[in-house]
Amino acid sequence: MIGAGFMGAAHSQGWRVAPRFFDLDVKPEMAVLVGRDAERTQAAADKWGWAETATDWREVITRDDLDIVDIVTPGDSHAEIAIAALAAGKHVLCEKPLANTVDEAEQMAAAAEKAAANGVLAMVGFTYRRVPATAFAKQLVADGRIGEIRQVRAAYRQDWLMDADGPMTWRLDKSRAGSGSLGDIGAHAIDLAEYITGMQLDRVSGVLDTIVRERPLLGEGVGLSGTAAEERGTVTVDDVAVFTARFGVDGGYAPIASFEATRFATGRKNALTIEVSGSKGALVFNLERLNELEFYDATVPSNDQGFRTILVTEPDHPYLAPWWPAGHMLGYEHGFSHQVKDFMDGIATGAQPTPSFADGLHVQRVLDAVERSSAADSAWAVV
Ligand code: SOE
Repeated sequence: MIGAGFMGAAHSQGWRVAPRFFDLDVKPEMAVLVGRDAERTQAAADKWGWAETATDWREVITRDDLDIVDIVTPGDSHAEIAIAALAAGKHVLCEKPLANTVDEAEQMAAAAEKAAANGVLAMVGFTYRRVPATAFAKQLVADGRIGEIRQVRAAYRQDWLMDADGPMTWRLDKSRAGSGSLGDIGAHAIDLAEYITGMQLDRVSGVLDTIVRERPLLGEGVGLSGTAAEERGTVTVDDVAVFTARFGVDGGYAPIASFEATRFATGRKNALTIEVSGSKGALVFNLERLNELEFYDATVPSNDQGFRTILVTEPDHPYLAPWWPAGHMLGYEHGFSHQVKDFMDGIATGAQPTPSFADGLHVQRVLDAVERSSAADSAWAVV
């Protein structure tokens, strides 16, 4: 695994736990953790359970005793590492968004296609597809329970940037992160909307804005004490993204959707929400209540209608069978175990796990279209 930050911790726990709960035909072993700072990487490896550490990914990815490369670095290194790892014959799991630009994502998707011909697989880490309630929402849509989809409302709202004196981080630097709220969390909303509905967006009209344009640079001791640094850095990404979109369909009504991605939604900690309205019913999911799915059945007599909350913890719900008795709740981290399970199943059977790099490229094109639209006074941009 390359990278040892927030996602490094989350993925490590997935690698460790998945083979202990799911019956995997091929079991992963946690071999090498790669990070730039030797001491910090060693400490992380000891804590999370990696057998070895290294500081240069180039020396690691060609090793004969390794089969999988997991990329959890900032977006600016995804393309280089993924393409090199696939060329070395390693299966690749890469964090989202796939890359920082469409051009990079295209090269990655092409590398993945080439590798697939040799049985080498690549997958993108849109983990929220693997929350049981979102996977169940997809099943209900596929089973026709909400009928023809007419509208989708999706938003990913956090508030961790609301303190204007909060420090600069790589997530606020376009050269490292690619974009701001749009790519970091809006990408999840896009992927989830497309996953649940089974449709793809084909045009968007949006606006991006940066609310706090300069932030203290982290100096020695600064940030730990909460003291604002003298020196300030420029925020080069969007703080908030709002856009309208249309799904592409082959005939019939092309549903319209609204999206919002922000890290300034005061009071919202991790509210990835999606509401799908259809001719026979509706669904509502909120990641802050991730064991629940609201379902409205418009086919029952009107006196009985109303949103009801389904506790998605039954053994027959997606991914739930090996976990706890009904009602004993899963959390944020379980999505990462489910991701490892699906990836390892793909490796064991040779079937392409989803989302593929081609799916990741499509999301990258949507992100790019939103940026183009915003730069053109919110004119519609084709994906
Ligand atoms: C990782 O998947 C990620 O998108 C992070 O990069 C976001 O900051 C987060 O809060 C949601 O998950």
